[in-house]
Amino acid sequence: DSADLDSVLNFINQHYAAPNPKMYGIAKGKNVIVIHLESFQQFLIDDKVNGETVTPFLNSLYHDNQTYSFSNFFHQVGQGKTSDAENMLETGVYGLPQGSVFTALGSDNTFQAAPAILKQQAGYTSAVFHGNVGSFWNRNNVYKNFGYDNFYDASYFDTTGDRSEQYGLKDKLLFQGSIKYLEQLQQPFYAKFLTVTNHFPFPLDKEDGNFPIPNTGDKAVDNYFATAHYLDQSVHEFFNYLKASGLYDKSIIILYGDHYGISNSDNLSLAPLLGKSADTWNDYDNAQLQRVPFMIHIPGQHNGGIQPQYGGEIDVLPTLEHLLGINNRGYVQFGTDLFSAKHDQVVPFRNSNFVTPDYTVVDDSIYKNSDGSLVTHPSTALKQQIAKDQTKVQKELQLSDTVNNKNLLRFYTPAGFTPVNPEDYNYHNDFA
Ligand code: GP9
Ligand code: MN
Repeated sequence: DSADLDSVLNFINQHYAAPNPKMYGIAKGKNVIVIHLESFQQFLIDDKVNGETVTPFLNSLYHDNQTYSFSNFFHQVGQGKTSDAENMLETGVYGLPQGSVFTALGSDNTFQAAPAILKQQAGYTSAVFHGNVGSFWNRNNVYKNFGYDNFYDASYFDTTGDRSEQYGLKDKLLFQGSIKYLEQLQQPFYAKFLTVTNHFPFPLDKEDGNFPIPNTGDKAVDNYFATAHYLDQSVHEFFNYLKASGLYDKSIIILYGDHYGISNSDNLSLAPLLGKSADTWNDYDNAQLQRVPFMIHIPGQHNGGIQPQYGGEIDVLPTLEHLLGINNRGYVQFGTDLFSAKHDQVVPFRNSNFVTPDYTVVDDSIYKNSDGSLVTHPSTALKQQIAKDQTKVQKELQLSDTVNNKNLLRFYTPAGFTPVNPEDYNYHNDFA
């Protein structure tokens, strides 16, 4: 009701972070290509196994001065996993405390999502490429509510036989098979590629690579490096195509890891490979390992580099809008532009734990990031600071839950935005 909506709008207003004038509009009018790196964690970047570099191409992008590469960027998903990541990145609203917004509410709720915002504010067309069936995570319904012009799901590709793994078409084949559709899109476009091969339990056919995997005794951990290596090669091949076709110079490419691939219990097997001991591995280590890549590659723009500011998936949409010169004032988006002087560096996890540049808070424990130690006797000032951050985290998540559960956006349309009509989209008719 209107009191709920008022609380949300008050929070959004107070939390607003104005753009950084140096960054505002630097990618204006460029195609936006988003590459979703399935289950890809930050520790893979620059990692070696048996003397072999796991992800040489992504490492090269990470260190390229045309890339803004975030070194303290965290996933914030809950049980909705991939779908939670998609929801945060494209709507600026969190997933739910339980379940998935996509499946629970995605067919009926009102959304103000990236494809619609970019179309209305800057004339973008939009498409998703994904080698799994369109109904997985209820995407076929959700994407219509997001205003996606096109959804190229498994039905657009040959997914037979060894061309697929459990979650669909292998990544190299997804990129290859997407090109003929990508080339038909009117520019500027906003195109998202959802990869799947690097998904638990990380199976890979012999013909798809022979990376020298470790031997931890934990199959998921061992195989993770082989499928991550395959994903790296897939992205490399796609970049080669972008360069050869000339699309590269007209585009920015955003890459992100959606969530962990290695679970907290499997982290004990991973620990030795990270130079840590399983015996002392704790909640602090688990939380710190929730870093995922977030890279914004802008060809021809050489002022990038490693960005140490803390942030998470909720911050992506405001950041992207500002890079494209789109004002997001008035939109219900809970994150803040990572480049803004007013960017909020308290990063909430979906369970209300959080990380700041200095502290990691797990339930009632405060850890110091400088050495990972548990703060057993926090000063009054520190206690107050943490309590203040915790209150904000809880309030933010609660307000986001209200937006979702009460479908509040149906009562609120930001100035200059036209509500999306899902009936305007029918992906299969487009194809026929
Ligand atoms: C399936 C893929 C995997 O289509 O996106 O989703 P996840 O299991 O990672 O949530
Ligand atoms: Mn996923």
